[in-house]
Amino acid sequence: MSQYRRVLTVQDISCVGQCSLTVALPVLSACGAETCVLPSAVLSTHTGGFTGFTFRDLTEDMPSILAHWQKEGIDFDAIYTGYLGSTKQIDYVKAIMNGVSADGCVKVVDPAMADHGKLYYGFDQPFVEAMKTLCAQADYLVPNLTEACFLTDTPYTEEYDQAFILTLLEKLTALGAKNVIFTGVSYSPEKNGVAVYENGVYSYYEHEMLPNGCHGTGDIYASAFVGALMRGKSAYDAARIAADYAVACIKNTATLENHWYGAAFEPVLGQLIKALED
Ligand code: PXL
Repeated sequence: MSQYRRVLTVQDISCVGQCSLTVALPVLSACGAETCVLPSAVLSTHTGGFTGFTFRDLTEDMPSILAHWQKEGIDFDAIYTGYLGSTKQIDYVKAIMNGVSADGCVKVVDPAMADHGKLYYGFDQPFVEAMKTLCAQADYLVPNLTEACFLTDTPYTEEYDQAFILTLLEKLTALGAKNVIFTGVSYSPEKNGVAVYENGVYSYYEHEMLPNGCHGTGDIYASAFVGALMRGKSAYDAARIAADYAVACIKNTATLENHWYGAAFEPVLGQLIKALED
């Protein structure tokens, strides 16, 4: 393998629910990257559909973890952030991005905080404002439509055209994000896709629209995108490979009964590995 990169991913451990670290670790490992983790919180399950879950916020552990890594001279080729546990934590994550980046470190921010027009349970406007400041540090920002609307103070709508998406992309880069990989962009009822905005240049990868979605698909997407980037793929190719893999995961999940809480991504990891070899 030509590229062996060390990635740090910062997101929660939802013990059950196939999202966040229980997705990012296996997907990044399958892509061939050394994967280091910084758990932002530990929950018994994710917050999307379960009730009564536990939540242990790990914000206060972050400064001493950073200090230890710095003492050991540990640094990372990529830092990829997902679901974060508190507004204060976002400041610590920014310090981590500045403190343990190797030369040329690629910073990927998935502003995992909202979907289907709504913030996830527990998030509020101050969290959105803090997330905007983290987006400013991103080499690649990976929002869905809802997150893009929250981050740009745009009313959420499912009726839009390319001009609307371009305006959102411009506003997201105005926050400071260098490039944007905008998932779930659909210009016709039968098609879904990903808009890639790289150095101000728009491109679009279209794929089929599936009748069902799955919880955790955003995490699968962002993890596969980072993994493909680490394998030396271009942003567009990484966006395409991640989209095809997310589609395969959703299709695989649709074959199962009662698998409502996440996507069955593991049985189709082979497809991702193969796509990376092409
Ligand atoms: O997949 C996003 C996500 C991650 N982590 C937790 C969540 C969610 C979405 O609901 O609740 C804890």
